[in-house]
Amino acid sequence: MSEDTGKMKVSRRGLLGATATGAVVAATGFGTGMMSGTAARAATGAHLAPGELDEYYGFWSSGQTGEMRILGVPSMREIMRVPVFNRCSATGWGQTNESLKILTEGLTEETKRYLATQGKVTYDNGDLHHPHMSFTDGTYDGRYLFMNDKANTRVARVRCDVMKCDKIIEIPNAHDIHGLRPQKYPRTGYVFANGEHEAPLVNDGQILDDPSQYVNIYTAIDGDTMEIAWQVMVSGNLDNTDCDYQGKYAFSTSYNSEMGMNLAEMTENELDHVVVFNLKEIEAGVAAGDYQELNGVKVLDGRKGSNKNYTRYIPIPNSPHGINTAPDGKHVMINGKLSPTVSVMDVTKLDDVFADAIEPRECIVAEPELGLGPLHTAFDGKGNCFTTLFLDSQVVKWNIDKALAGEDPIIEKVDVAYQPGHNSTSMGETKEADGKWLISMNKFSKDRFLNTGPLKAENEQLIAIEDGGMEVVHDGPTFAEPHDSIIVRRDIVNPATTWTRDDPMWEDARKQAEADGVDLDWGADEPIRDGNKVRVYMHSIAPNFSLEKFTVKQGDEVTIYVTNMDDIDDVTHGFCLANYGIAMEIGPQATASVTFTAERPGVHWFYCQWFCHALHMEMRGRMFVEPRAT
Ligand code: CUK
Ligand code: CUA
Repeated sequence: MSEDTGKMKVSRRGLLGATATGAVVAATGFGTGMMSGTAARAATGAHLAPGELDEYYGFWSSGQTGEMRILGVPSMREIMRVPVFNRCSATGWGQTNESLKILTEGLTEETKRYLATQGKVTYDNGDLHHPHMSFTDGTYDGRYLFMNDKANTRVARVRCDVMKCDKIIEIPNAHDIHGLRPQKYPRTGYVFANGEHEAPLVNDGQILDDPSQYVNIYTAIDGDTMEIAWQVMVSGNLDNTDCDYQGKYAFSTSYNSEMGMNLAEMTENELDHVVVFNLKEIEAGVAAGDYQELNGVKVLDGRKGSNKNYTRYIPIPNSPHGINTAPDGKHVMINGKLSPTVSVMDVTKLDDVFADAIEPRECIVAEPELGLGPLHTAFDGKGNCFTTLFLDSQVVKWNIDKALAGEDPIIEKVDVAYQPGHNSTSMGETKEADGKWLISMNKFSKDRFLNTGPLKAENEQLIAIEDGGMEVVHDGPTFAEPHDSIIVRRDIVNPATTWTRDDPMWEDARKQAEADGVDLDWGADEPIRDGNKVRVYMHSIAPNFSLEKFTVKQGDEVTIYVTNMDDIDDVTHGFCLANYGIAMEIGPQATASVTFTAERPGVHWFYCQWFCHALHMEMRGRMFVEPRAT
């Protein structure tokens, strides 16, 4: 969120200097002289003994690292990393045929052409901001996690049964997908995704300096098929998005209603807006053919002045950022960023806004002043909100009813270290918000951990909120960059311990083995030759590969399929081909494959790089590459 830092017109040093020093003692919650750190953690249940399992799964973004992470809450132990938009040395993500298919099949033809000019088939980087679980009837259903890539305009899906990414699509027409939320009701359904940056609709190099021809695009993806259902053109750019608990409306913040192209232009107006999308009207527009088809997607016109019932623009002060729907199903918190306020929108008034029975601003039923730099709001399900204050380095707890009554709603402020962006509460973005834990995801750790040189970790703090107070009970360093997280009750997430042999992940391998007359489970004794293409099928059972050696010719295009026939919990094997730059993970009962050109003659050892057995070191074999005849 460096873009925000820049916009505050305050230097980073100034920000940190003012708020950081005084915060250290107070923010830990241990400075009260009442309890030691350990005692405080034990008292609130944040400390788990070795072997104890967490009550919640935390699903974390990783920003510019491009992966999704799984933590345990309240222990804050990082349990797993799930590669998505990045490459992964341990698992072979971005190298196996199975992952390359997922990383390439959803790219547009234009992107594929561009990447080919760079000698690539997919992007190497991503910027994953917002991981969110699929919903059924207003709460998490444990099917999928969806997430965005701001860097290269993509949306990905992770299967919760195996915790692996199974779909990545590029969003055509939009530029830089930022905000992302799944539909809450009746189910997901749609996955809503914001294009952050505006561009000419047909962006072919004809238009630069005519902002009137720039548009921004709001996208609804079908979460079941991962195909794009529709897009709506809007005025201004788009930042974050959320939707209601009724299945009628989605909404997005916009921080540049001016359609400015530079900082001065972008921050000129005191009021920006939230765009509200009327799902039924948009679906009717699609059915009636009121769209243009662009790059295979149905694009409707919801710009200001288009006189359509697809959108309404609600004026909001000033460059609003996060938008969060409260578990009461009625109120939506719009975080003012450059305004010290949060605007409370009442979704039950949106019918009247669309009927033009009331002015758009009349759906804003409270606008409490909370502090400097409000970015995101989380909920305890008991009528209270927790809003991060980026500039103040605080989280403020405030009461919705008091705000609605026009009273001072602030209950408590707690110092966090330092400069919080997102926050999340246990089950807080569902109707089952339970008000136990709050995570503050802070952009700077500064002095909280051992110095690691110029590049420092960020800091996540766990705050106990169950007893009605706010006690910071844990600091957790984290590598770039935890934009956002969700905290999900563990009974909702039930991953399998092994794959099943008929999983769609290796559908292509299954078909190829069938065509080659090979049993994919057990493999073949000899490589299958098909011109200069050679396919090697083997299985693994700890501590052996079924092939101790195989022979190919220099210049052959070799595909190696490894099926892990172990079906025991936690027996993952690997296949690493030394000095060929090849490595992949093969989970129990999984198949993985990799293709390369055998251009190095001689004996080359392959070995299992995932520790699997007392004889793991012995789990190896040889590839012999016969030199090309000269
Ligand atoms: S954004 Cu970074 S702190 Cu991408 Cu959700 Cu608000
Ligand atoms: Cu198999 Cu290590």
